[in-house]
Amino acid sequence: MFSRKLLVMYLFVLAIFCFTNDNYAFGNEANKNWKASPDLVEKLTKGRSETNYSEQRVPKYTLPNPLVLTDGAKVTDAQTWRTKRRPEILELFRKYVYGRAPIARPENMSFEVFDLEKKALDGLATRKQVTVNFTGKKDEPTMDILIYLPNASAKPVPVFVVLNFGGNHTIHSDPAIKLSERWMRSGGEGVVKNRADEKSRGRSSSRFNVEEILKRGYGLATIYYGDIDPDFHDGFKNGVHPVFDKLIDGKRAPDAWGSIGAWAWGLSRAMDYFESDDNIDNKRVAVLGHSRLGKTALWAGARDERFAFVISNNSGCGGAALSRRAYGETVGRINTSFPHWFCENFKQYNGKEDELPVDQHMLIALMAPRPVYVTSADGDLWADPRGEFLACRYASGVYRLLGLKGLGVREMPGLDQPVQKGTIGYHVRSGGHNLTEYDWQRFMDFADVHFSD
Ligand code: GTR
Repeated sequence: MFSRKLLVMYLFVLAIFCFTNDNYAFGNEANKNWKASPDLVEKLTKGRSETNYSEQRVPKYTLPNPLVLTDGAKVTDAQTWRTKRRPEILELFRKYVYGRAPIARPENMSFEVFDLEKKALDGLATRKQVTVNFTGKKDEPTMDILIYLPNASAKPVPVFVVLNFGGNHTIHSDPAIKLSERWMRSGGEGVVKNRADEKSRGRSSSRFNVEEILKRGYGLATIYYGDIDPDFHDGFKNGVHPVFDKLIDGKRAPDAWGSIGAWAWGLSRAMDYFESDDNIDNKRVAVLGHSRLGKTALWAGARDERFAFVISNNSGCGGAALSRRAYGETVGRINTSFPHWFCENFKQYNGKEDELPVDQHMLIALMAPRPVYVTSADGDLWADPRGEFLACRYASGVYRLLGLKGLGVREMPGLDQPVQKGTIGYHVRSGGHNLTEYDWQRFMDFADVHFSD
C-alpha cells in the first residue's frame, strides 16, 4: 500500500518535471536540447564562488523590446525600423556600451601593398600584405593586413576578415609572412619581453585552416589586433586612441571609444582597403572574431553595414550573451578585469544589468537583414551559451519584421546540432573556448547559402 502511494507520487513528480522542464526531451540523446553539464557547473562554482553558473540563480529579467521606440511607439514596418529604431539602438550602444569612434575614414589614410606573391602556398593562393597607414603620416599608427586569395577563382572572391591575437605570422607557418614587431601579450611560446620571435610562427594555425578556406573558394584576411590598439590599460595613450581622440578639457568623454570600439573601427578601415582591391568581392565580406574579438566582430558589423555576414565565436559577455542573465562573466566583472574594453558609461551598469537601456539581442538585431552566426561551446560556461542562444532568439523578431526567418527555432539545439534554417545561425559545439575547424566549416556552410548568387 505504502509503496504504491510512493510510486504514484514518483510518477506524478516525474510528469510535472517533464512538463515544466523545456529541456527535457524523449528519445535520442544527440537531439536533446543542450544543457550545461551539472558536473562542470559544480566544479566551476567551487572554483569561483562569486560567479553564477546555475540556471536557478539567474535573476528574473525583462528585456528591452527591439521593436518598441524609446518614446513607447511600436515598430510595425520595415521603414520605421530602418529610419528610426535601428539608429536609436545603434546610438544607445555607442553611448552606453562601446563608445563613439571620433572619426570615420581618415582623409589621408593610405594603403601600401608591400608583398604580392601569386604562387603562395604551393600555388594555391595569391598572398598580399598591405600596410594601412591611418593618417598617412610617418611614425603614426599603422596596421598590416595579411590576405590569401584562392587562385582557383577567376572572379573577385568573398573574404573572411578576422582579427588575430598573436600577430599575422602566427596564423600560418608561411615564412614570408612579416613577423610582427609590435607589443604582444606575454605568455605562450615565442613571446619574449612582449615581443614575438621566430618560434611564434604558425602558433595559432589550428584556428586558421588557411588551405581549407581557400579550397572552399573563400579568401582570408587577417590583422593583428594590437596593431590597432595594444590590449592593456594604459589610459588610452597608445594605438589609435591618442591620434584621433577629441579631449574635452584634457579629459576623455564618458562615451569615448574603448579598445573594442577601436578594434572594430580598424576592421572598417580594412573594409576601406577591400573596396579598393579588385580581387576581393567587397559585397561579400564576412567579419569573424573569437572571444573578445567576437565582441569586436559584432560591434564592427553593427556599425558598418558593408560587412555582409557577421560571425561571433564564443563572444560571451559584452558580445552575444544577454547581460541581464548575469551568468558566468558579468558586466561588473568584465569592466573590472578589462577597464579599457568598453566606454566609461558602461561601468555605471556594474551589478545593475537591469538598468541597461539595451541588451545584447539588440546588438544582433542590428545585423538584420544580413546573416549573422553565433557560436557557443559546451565547456565555455563563462561565456553563457544559453544567454548567447537566447539573444539570437530574441533578435529574431526584427528579422521577421523584415520578412526573414531569424533563428527559426525556440529551444536550444543539441550539442553539435547547428541551426542553419534562417538568417541567424547558431551552434553549441563540443569542447571548450576556442575557434576550431568545426566552427569554420559551419561558417562556410552558412556563407555558401547566403553568399550564393
Ligand atoms: C576572458 C574574458 C572574456 C573573453 C576572453 C578572451 O578573460 O573574460 O570576456 O573575451 O577573455 O577574449 O579570450
